[in-house]
Amino acid sequence: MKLNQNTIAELAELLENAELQAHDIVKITDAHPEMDWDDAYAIQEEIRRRKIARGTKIVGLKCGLTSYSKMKQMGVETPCFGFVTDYGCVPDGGEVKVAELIHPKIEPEICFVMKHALKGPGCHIGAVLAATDFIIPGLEIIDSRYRNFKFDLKSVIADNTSAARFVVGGQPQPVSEVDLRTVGLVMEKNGVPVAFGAGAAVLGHPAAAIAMLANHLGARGEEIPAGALILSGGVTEAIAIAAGDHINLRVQGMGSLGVRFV
Ligand code: OOG
Ligand code: MG
Repeated sequence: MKLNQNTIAELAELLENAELQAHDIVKITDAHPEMDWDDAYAIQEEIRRRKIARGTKIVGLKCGLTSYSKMKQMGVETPCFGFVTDYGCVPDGGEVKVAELIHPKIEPEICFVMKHALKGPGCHIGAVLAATDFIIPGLEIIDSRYRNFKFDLKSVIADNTSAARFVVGGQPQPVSEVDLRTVGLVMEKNGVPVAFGAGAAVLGHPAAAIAMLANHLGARGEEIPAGALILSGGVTEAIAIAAGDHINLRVQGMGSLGVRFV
């Protein structure tokens, strides 16, 4: 760790205020180029602590930058991990208020709901599939707190990996019913197909993202708890949205879900 506890608390407050007040900030590594990975996750952890203290419930975990399209779009090369909240959960067919966000984008994801806890190190896709209760399609609405969505990996980890809102819905399936590598998906904006992908876009197999999360947590003495909802990461690049837009996601053999922006 390179930052002291006061700086970590200050940066967490800065980032969380930017989120809650929907205004952007310059990326924090500009003022703190020395910060390291542990600092970045410590800031994210402090944001989580602030939210829990205020009564927010953490309802799931997320993997980010797990597909090549996303890594290329954002100019970074390593996946990262964050959390999602109760107030971020939007029902299928529900509304997202654009005024509560800075410059939202949306991306299609495959979500896992775990039956058993999963603890790294040494987690692999077999262990993930054995521990999964079901998979379900999801849409994540990301909203980087950084100006023009421009960041480096440490800044985005501190910013809880741009987490803002998410939707899960459609037809859940047991993992035995779906080939997670070839499962196809189409995301439509206002009725027009705008992004297409297959599960293998996410680290070759979306369960690999969950294994990576378990190994990341394991290195810190933590685990994925039984019952956890986990977003495995955007399959395609994220699409910018504005008030008035409607997004629909169709996933092969897993139905569809949608969300409106007002
Ligand atoms: C970082 C969050 C990435 C994903 O699914 O790849 C993410 C960002 O692109 O702002 O949630
Ligand atoms: Mg995502």
